[in-house]
Amino acid sequence: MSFQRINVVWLEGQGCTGCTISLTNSSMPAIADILLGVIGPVSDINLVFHPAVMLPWGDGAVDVLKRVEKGEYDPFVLVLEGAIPDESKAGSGFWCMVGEEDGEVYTLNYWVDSLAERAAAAVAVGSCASYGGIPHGRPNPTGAHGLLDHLGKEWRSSLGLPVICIPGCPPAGDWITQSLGSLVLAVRGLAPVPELDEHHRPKFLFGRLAHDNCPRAGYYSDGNFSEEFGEDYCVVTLGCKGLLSHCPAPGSGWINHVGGCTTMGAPCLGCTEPGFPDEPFSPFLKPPEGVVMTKTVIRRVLGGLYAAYSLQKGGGGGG
Ligand code: FSX
Repeated sequence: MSFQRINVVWLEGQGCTGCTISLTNSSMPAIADILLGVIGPVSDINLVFHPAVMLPWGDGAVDVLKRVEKGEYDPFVLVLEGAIPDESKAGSGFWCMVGEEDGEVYTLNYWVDSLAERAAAAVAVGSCASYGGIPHGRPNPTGAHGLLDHLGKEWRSSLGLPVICIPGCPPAGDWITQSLGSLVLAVRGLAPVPELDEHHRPKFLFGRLAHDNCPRAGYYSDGNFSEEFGEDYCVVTLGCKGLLSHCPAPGSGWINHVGGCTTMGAPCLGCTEPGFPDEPFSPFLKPPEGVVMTKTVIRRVLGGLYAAYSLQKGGGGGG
């Protein structure tokens, strides 16, 4: 069975390229298998532009974008990694350039605005691209923002799809390939469009809190909290924001189902949420407001329950 070729145009703005590195670590499915066509219905994907891994460079790379702009690569999915700056704050210079021609600078903003007009879908990969992420953190001198704010919640692609966000700093590689893969299936009419939450995240990945899938959640319920790094217990006392963050990592693992922040004993920083990295996610290693009280309440309630249970057992003569 053959499918219409889908082109992917991957732009990078204000980011650290961690999202691309993460993509290369995908395994379920692996990006290599997708690009090599090993997975039938998700085959015939052509990565026509990616600043880190494409072969053309300089004028040749700019020429690819100009051909995309003219419609020579329709249909294409526009992927953005990294945030979008506010070029009006750059004075006589510019913040973010993607190519030049005859001394004229092409900004990231130029390509995003131009290519979004004909994109079959627009996907923000990483928290920077989704909501602004680290570059958007206070005081945000470049006016960094995400694709969702840039195009707007009401924006629709040529296929009628809204911006799709895959947050995480970075997102695990599998979240990227699974989201893009499900989108390809939807574009080909083989699966429904992934349902999104209010922040345009696919619900099948981001529908639950990190805490819900955390292997340490039992310690939370029992009132056992780590006081120092390296202990096995719930790390909410070390600043974990897993109760506030919709993140699949504790359940999905990180690479090949292994790892993930809280699984390995690191507090969740809340990087999949729109407000990251500002409050309430900062300071990263300080418990969120109310956690110490919650801890005390949990211990008191549990202590009370255990006491009542013991009394009942003792009073009832055992059994
Ligand atoms: Fe942002 Fe991508 Fe964080 Fe980095 O480039 S989501 S800084 S890990 O990787 O955009």
